[in-house]
Amino acid sequence: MNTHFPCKRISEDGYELWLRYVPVAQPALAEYRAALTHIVIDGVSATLQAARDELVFALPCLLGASVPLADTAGRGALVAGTPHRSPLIAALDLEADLAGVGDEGYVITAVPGAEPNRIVIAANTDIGVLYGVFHFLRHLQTHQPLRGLRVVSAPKIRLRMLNHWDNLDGTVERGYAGFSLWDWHKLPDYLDPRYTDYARANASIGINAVSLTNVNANALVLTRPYLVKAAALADVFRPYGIRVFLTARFSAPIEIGGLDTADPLDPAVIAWWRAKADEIYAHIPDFGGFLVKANSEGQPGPHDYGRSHSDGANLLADALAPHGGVVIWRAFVYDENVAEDRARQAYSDLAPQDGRFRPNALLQVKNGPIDFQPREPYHPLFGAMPRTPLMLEVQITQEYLGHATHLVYLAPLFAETLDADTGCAGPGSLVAHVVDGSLDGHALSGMAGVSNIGSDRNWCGHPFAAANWYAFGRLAWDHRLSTEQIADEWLRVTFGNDERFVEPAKAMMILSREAVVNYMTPLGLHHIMARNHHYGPGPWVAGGRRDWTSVYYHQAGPDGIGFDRTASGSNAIGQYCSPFRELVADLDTCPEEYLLWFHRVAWDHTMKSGRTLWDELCLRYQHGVEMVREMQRTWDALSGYVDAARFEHVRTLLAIQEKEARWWRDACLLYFQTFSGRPLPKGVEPPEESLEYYLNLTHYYVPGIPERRFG
Ligand code: GCW
Repeated sequence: MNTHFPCKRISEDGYELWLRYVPVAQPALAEYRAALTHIVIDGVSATLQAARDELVFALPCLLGASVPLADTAGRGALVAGTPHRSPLIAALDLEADLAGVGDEGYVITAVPGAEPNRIVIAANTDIGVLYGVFHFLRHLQTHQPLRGLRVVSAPKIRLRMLNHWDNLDGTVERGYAGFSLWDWHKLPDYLDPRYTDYARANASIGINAVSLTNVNANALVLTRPYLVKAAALADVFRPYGIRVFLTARFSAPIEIGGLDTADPLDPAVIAWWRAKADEIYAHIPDFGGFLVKANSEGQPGPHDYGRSHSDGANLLADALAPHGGVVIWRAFVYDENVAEDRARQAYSDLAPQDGRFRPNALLQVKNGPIDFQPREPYHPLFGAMPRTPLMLEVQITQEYLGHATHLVYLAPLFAETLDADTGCAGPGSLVAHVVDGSLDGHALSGMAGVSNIGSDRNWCGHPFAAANWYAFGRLAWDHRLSTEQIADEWLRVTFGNDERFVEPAKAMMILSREAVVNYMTPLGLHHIMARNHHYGPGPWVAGGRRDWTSVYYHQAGPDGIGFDRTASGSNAIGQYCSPFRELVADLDTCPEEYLLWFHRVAWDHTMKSGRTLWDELCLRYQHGVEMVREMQRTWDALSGYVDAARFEHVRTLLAIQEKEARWWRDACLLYFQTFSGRPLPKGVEPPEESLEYYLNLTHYYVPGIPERRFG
C-alpha cells in the first residue's frame, strides 16, 4: 500500500476522490462498531492483499476504532474471501448466489444467527472480493444499516474501460486537468504512488481496463523501451483487476518496423504484427489488446491500401488471438474528401461490414454520430450491426462541455444514449442491450470513457468532474442504476451525508446537463464551438475543412436554420430504425431537443410553446444562463455543509461558468440574428458586447491541444 490518505486531513483538496474515509456519525457508528471488530481474509494473493489493505486503512478511519486483522472469526468478524481459499466462506450456503455473479461479481450478506450479525463478502474470484470490499466500504460511507444487508451484484458489461488520450510527451489531448498521470520519463523505475491510488479509484467503481495512450497514436509506444514502461504500470494495476491496452498506430510496421508498407494483407505486415504481439505479451502477460483509430482525422489505416476497416481490424485481431487479446476498432471514421453528410459516414462504411470482423474484435462507437456534443441523438450503428460486438464510447473529459470549469454532471447524457430504444430488433432494443451483448448474444461487451484524469491534485480539475469518472464506472457496471442514485452516492462519499446538503446538490447536478445544452447548443444545434481548441462559441467558423466548420452544421440563412437530414436532405434519418426514424422525420413529432439536428426550420416556425423558432431559441439561451445562476444560488446556500477549500473552489468555477454561459448566449444570438433579422424577445438580456467583439476574441494556449492539431 502506498502513502495513502491520512484520516486526519489538514484541508480538503479532492485527492481522495470518493475513497474519503471520514468518521461515521451516530446512530450508524454504534451499529458499525459493534458489528465490525476484526477482519478475516483467508488466502494469499496480491488482490486479496489489496482488499486487506483497503479495509485495514478505511475501517479505523470510518469507525474511529482499531479493526485488526485476525486469523479466526469471533464475534463481530468481517469475513471476506472466496469459497476456494476461505473455509469460513465455503461453509456458508452461498453456492446459489455465487453461481449467478460470475468471475467479477460478489455477494455481501449479514449472516443471520451470528450476533451481532457477521458480515460476509464472498465472491468466486479474488477480484470479486476486492469489488465487494469497495461496495461494502461505500455502504458504510453512506451510513446505511448492516442489519438485513444483502447485496448480489455482477457487472453487465465485460470491458469497463478508460481511454486516456495521453501523449508520450506528457500532454493530454482534450485534457483539462493538468498533464498526463504517466511519467514516461521516470518509468519503469519510479512508480508514483498515484498509480496505485488511481488503480484503487478505478477498482472501487469496477473499471477493469485502461488504454494508456492517445488514439492519435505514436508508434513509439510499441517499442521495447515503452513496453517496459507500460509493463511497470500493468504490474501496479494488476492486483486491482485492471488490464492495460495500448493504442496501435496502423503505420507502425513502417515507422518502427522498417517495412515499406502497412497493407493489412501483406504477409510481411501480418508477420510483423504477430511478432509485435508476441513481444508485448512477453512484457505484459495479461495485455488487453489494441485500441485503434484508423482512417479518421489524418490517422493512417487500411483505406490507404484500398482495404476495409474489417481487414485492418482482423489483422490485429489475428495477432492478438493466440494470447487471448482483443482489438477495439473505433467507428469514429469520416473523410473530408467524401461529400456525404458526416453524420452518415461511419454507418455507410461500417454497417455493410457486419459479420466480417473476427470474434476477438469489438467496434467502439461514440454515443452520437458526430462527436460528443452536449446533446446528440444516439448513433444509428447501434442496432445496425447485430453480428459485431459494439462498444459504447462516451467522453468523460468535457471537450465540448466547458472543459474543466463548467459543472456538468454527465450521467444523464450517458443514460440518454444507454436508454435509447433503437427499435431495430423490435420494441425494447435499447442501446444498453446492444452494448451489454444481451440483445445479440455477444459474450464480448464493453463501454469506454475518454478519461478526464490528469496530474491536477484533485485528478479531474473541477471538484465535480470526478462525479463523471465515478458515474461512468457505475453505469458501465450496471446501466440500470439511475442517474439520481449515482449522484446521491457520489455526493455522500465525496462531501457528506447531510440530507440538507445532498438533496439540493443532487438537484443542481441533475439540472446541469440541460443547462449546458441550453446555453451552448439548444434545440439540436451542434458543432458551433470555436475552432481547434473548442473553447467558447464559434458559430461563425467557416473556411478550411468543411466538416470542421460550424456553418456546415447549423446552415443558418435568412430563411431559417438547421441541418436537413430528412429524405429531402442528407437522409441520415434513413439510417435509423422505426419508429424513431418516423418520429424524427416528421417536423410535427420530432422532439424539439433534436429539431435542428434533423431539420432545417424557418425562423418563424411555430414551436410547441406557441413562440416562433427565433424567439424560442433566444429564450433557451437565456434560460441556460438562468439555470447556471440557479446552480450558483443552490451552491451558495450550501456553504455550511462543505469545507471551505472545496466550497470556494466550486463557487469560483460556477462564477466562470455563468460568465461563459453569457458569452455563449450573446455570441450565438448576435451571430444568428444577422440571419434572422429579428429582435431579441422580451426576457432576453441585451448582449454585453458587439458581435465584432466576440468574433475577434482569440485565445492562446488553451489546454488540451497538442501541437499537432485537428479541427
Ligand atoms: O472530437 C475529436 C477531438 C479529437 C479526437 C477525436 C477522436 C483524439 O477533437 O481531439 O482525437 O475526436 O475521438 O478521435
